[in-house]
Amino acid sequence: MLYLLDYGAGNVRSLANSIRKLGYDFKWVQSPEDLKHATKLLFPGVGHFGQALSSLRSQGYAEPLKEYIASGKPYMGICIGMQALFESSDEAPGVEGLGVLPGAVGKFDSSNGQKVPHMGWNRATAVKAGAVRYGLAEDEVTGESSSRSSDHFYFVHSHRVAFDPNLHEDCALTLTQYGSEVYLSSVQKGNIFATQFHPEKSGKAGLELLRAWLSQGDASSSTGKWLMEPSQAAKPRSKDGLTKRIVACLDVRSNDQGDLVVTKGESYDVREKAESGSAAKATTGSNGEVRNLGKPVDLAMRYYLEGADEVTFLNITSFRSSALQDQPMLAMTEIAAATIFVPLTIGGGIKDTVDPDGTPHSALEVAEAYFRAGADKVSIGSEAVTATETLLAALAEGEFDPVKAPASALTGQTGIERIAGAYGNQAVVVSIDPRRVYLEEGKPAPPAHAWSVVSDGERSWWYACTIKGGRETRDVDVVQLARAVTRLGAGELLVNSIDADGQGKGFDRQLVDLVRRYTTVPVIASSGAGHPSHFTEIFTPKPLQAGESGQGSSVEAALAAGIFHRKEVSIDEVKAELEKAGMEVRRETL
Ligand code: 1PR
Repeated sequence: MLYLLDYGAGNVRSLANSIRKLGYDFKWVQSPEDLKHATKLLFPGVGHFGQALSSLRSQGYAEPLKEYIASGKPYMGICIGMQALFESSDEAPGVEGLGVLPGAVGKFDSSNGQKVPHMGWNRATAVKAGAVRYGLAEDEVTGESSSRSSDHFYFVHSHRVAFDPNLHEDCALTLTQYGSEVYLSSVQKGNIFATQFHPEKSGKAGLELLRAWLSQGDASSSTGKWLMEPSQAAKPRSKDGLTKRIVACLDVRSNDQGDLVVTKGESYDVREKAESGSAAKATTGSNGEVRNLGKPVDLAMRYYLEGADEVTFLNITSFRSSALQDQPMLAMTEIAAATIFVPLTIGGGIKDTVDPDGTPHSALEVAEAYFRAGADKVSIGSEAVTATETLLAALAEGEFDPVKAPASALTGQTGIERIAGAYGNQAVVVSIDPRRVYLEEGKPAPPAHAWSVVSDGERSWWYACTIKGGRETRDVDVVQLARAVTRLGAGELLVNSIDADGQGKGFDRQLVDLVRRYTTVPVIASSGAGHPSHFTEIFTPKPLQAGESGQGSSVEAALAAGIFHRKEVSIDEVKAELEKAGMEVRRETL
């Protein structure tokens, strides 16, 4: 019987969903005693090494787990379930790992500007032939970049086991390069198989890997033959295998008939244009019906099958009247997570709320409900602007950078802080809804916003943040917001543009570069995609100009909605174009 060890550290729903999807049954480990009955064991550890190991020990799992592994029965670990096998981790000095494999887990080096966590799709390259490889591809070891879908897997982690040819010769199965670091992305030794990446979030390649492990009878004792000298494999190549991510976005709301639909706005106006004097105008006010582009899960499934690297659902009206547990978005997330095996982000309404019966819910509780339903990240909009305003209010006279706010201004109580504290920074995306504020000719920008002024040679403007889906503009600029929320713990920024939304004229490069220049977390460019070349443009690094500091790189991901909904451009066409431009992408159509 297959058992899944969930010691309560976080969301393991996706893994359970993928096992069921593959037609296998399993039981949850309920007590250390259960480990004696397991004939196969999956340990999908998530979160913090120290907490995971302490929790395993305090609940009495550590020794039975070691005994299980020593018994020779198949063991598969994922993420912390792999790291736990080693001796220790820099993440928790003094906490012992299970010590089944040699070496320590260390933190990625971020001193050279490398972003940590390592988040996204990267190559996992098999280094041995003849080993039990669970379908992991080997051709990358010697060949040049190929687009084999099975090479890319989804990673999200800040710590890794750096590959040491002397220590890991007999357990290394695949290696991955992030920046210039080469590390163990999966190990196999006898009955032990473990991956640093998340097969349950890695699309078809991940499901196939799980299927191969699940369908394998007994554990193998083969360790395989090295395809090249281990010392050679340890050398970084000129380029790592991290891909540019393409995100499909679904703006969801209920239409006038009360059905949950995917809609799409132009500059955030999601209603059809109605003729003056028409019936639609009379019934719905100044505009026509809410645009209906399809059913949320059906459309999301289409994007998953077409190779989207991530799917984002934004609840654009927050369904304010229903109780948290009755939110249509929660039910929708559960269904989506049961069928879509790439990362899911849910946004809209992630804030402190009160049910109609008066029951309050903190933003953390709301987020938890979505994580339990199967979300991997939550996206926060309006509440991020409010949290920024609190930091700005604490600044000294004449100071405008929220990073300079005294530490006492951080209450620890904002949704961003609490969710990032509980689930990690990578689980918190802040969605920014900026609007251009044009400057009158010859007039300077308000001093507080001078750093966000850009110009096209004719006109100059700054970017003001909005709340409530663009309905209210606040005295906060996009740089202030980006810097404040990253200080509070946001791990990624979704940079929309009300001006470019739905226009199909390309992303707002100046906006994206501005945010990029002043922050270090991954950025998702959004709004305005109309052609595959727009993606190539936004992913092409902008060189630093004189006097500029910070990152000269491009964004990590780009998001689009309208062109995909209307089938004007497919996700694969976008990726083909990026590939032609020499960029690393994951090509997978199911
Ligand atoms: O404030 O935390 O409840 O979050 C509300 C969320 O809903 C925010 O993420 C906000 O961006 C979003 N939202 C609110 N109103 C609208 C609207 O359109 N009326 N949609 C809205 C934002 C922007 C993008 C869009 C891209 C790509 N949508 O997500 O999909 O612009 O479009 P394109 O490729 O067709 O140009 P809170």
